Amino acid sequence: MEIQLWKAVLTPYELAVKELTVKFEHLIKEYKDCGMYSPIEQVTGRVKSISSILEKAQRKGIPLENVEEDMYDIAGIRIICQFVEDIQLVVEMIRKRSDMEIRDERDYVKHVKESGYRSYHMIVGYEVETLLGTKEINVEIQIRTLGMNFWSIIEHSMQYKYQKNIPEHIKKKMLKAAQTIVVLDSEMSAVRGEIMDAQNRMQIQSNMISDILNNIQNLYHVANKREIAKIQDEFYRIYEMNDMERLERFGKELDIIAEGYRAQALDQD
Ligand code: 0O2
Repeated sequence: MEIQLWKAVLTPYELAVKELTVKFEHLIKEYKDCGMYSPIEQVTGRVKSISSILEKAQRKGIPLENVEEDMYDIAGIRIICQFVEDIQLVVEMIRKRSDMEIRDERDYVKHVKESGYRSYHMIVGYEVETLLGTKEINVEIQIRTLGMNFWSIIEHSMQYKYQKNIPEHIKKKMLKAAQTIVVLDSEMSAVRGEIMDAQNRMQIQSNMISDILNNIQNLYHVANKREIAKIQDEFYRIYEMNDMERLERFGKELDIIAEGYRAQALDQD
């Protein structure tokens, strides 16, 4: 392939990575807005560099004209979860989506690779709209825990340093580290319920406070200064008590006050 054509070939992959990153990030936001624990902790995406495409094509004997059909990870999305259990939830979520067609799945969490690598891989077909029309491309989605990600980043750097010929003693160390991550993941799973409760509580409280502050801010335009000062003092007093139920009651009372002002404003129009 001519060098200057690579840029044009990769453009739809860049679009797919951008779109999918936004979509998965939006799911995190939706969970948070509902005060729910999100099985997705973080999303990143990348388009494989040309040098990496050339290296993989050579390694796997893929002719350059077949790269788009036969190399499935030119566009890559990485979804990071807090707990191993979340991986399956994310897999189910992706299976149900209408904008991605599952082409292949590889469970390297159950079937750990020889190197110690663990991750769940899905190859999905995804449509992008370009100047030349609709194009369906392959995207590789890697789903893994924070621990698996840590291991894999370090091991990937080792592969780069030793040009895929990692010395035996380092391979052994990486295998041992991989086993430690398995133990760490399972110890974290044992406290998943408790951590989810705590995170849910934190999210609900944070949403509640942001609604209250929003309401107070809006009242500045309509209520008199003395009333706002009173409401503000009351908010700080309740906030310091660290009592969610009282905070919730206060939020509801504030909603009623804000609603009253809104109705008044409508009457005046
Ligand atoms: P990069 O630089 O991350 O893009 P296969 O069908 O198994 O022969 P393929 O297509 O490599 O070959 O599929 P596989 O095994 O599912 O791996 C795809 C990607 O998963 C790799 O892409 C890596 O990102 C990651 N991966 C797989 N095995 C390992 C491993 O042992 N260690 C680490 N750190 N990552 C791994 P690339 O193109 O190899 O690399």
